[in-house]
Amino acid sequence: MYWEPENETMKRDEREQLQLERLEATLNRVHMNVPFYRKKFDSLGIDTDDIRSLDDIRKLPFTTKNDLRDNYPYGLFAVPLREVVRIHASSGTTGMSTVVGYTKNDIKTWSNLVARILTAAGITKDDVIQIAFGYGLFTGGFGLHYGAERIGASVIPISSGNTARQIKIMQDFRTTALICTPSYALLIADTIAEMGIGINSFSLKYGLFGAEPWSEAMRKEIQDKLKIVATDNYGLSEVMGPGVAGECTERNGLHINEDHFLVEVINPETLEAVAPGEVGELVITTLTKEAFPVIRFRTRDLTRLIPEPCPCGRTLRRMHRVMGRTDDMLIIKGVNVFPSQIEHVLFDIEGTEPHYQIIVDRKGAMDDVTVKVEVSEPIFFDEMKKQNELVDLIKRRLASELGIGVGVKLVEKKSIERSEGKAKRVIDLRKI
Ligand code: DLL
Repeated sequence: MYWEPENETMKRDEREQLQLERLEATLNRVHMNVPFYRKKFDSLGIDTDDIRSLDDIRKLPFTTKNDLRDNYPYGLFAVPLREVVRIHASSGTTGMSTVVGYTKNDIKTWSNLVARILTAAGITKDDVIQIAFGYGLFTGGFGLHYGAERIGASVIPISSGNTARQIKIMQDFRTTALICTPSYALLIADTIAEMGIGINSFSLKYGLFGAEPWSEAMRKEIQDKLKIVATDNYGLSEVMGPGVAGECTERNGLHINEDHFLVEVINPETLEAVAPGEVGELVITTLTKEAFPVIRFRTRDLTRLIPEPCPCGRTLRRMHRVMGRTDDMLIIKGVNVFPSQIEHVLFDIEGTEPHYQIIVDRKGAMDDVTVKVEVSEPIFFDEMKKQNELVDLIKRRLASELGIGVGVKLVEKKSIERSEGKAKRVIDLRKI
């Protein structure tokens, strides 16, 4: 099922023509209305009329999160504030948050694109959707809400938190689709099990999860525990929020809404395009946004494009699930390590709970990494010998996956803080 069949199955060459026309219009608009882009283009001697093919985009400079911060709050808006009907901001765990705006038209486009993603994930107007993303400055709650209403589904805007209440409402209101972060979905699933409620007393069929990285193993765990079809969806506030890309029920990569976003994958060091299908940093240019267009925004997210066509019939190219962020990458003893690799190993080991935290510290000149892993109660209270065996096993598996040795500490069930939003997997003590 498609939401906008003609746009989702458009021939590639026709879509590329559309992308080019929209790119040209966007460049003219930012050159005219946003002093930041005008100055940047002019100082580099770039005439927007010289951009005549999609590849010509490589002549343009990148935009970074720092550029957004430097122009806090409204410096990069391309329309006067009176045209803006909504403002969101990213949480900004470090430094200043970034502020984004939407015109009436932007909200319409956004709702439509989220509706596409919901439809691709199996949702119809007959569904009862529980949105357990935070409503507020975060784009997750409102973004998915508007898309779900656009489809005509029944929306429960419960927001995040109060897990016991989430579960009661899920049961009483006969929720068929749960929307939240994958880590929160897992917390809900575990809480249901602890409360001793059988999963068959729920009406859940689908789960749409995003806003943080997760692994295939975690998908399997959530699907088994909640008895649902779980899909991944991706977006970021700087570009729009949710609705940038999402999986269809094939669950094999996320279809990018390419008629609205032009994507590139670059080598984050050389800043050159990687070979087709190779892993690199995703760079996004918006093609239709009015209030807050971005040109070549460096997402810091690592992924690769999947060039093969998808059996679902959509011609929108897919991206592999986000493997991590360039700024989440730990360099340990000279080796690049992503939290997702560690997660992958832990999910495969019997007796470990899918909850972990990576503690990075510095001992002398060396980075020192300890992975805290929750283990089931019998193991935690088991004899020392058995615990040591498990620690050794985890260490061995991690060493073979990562290529370096890291410390492992078993901790009691529930001792790692649970998150109702984005999970915090890495604690970096080096910055303190
Ligand atoms: O997280 C938007 C969103 C809300 C997407 C709800 C999907 C669902 P930000 O708070 O600006 O926006 O965070 C954006 O989160 O650059 C990625 O690093 C990460 N991220 C988002 N979706 C995924 C995903 C929202 N499916 C940042 N897989 C992005 C992995 C994701 N990482």
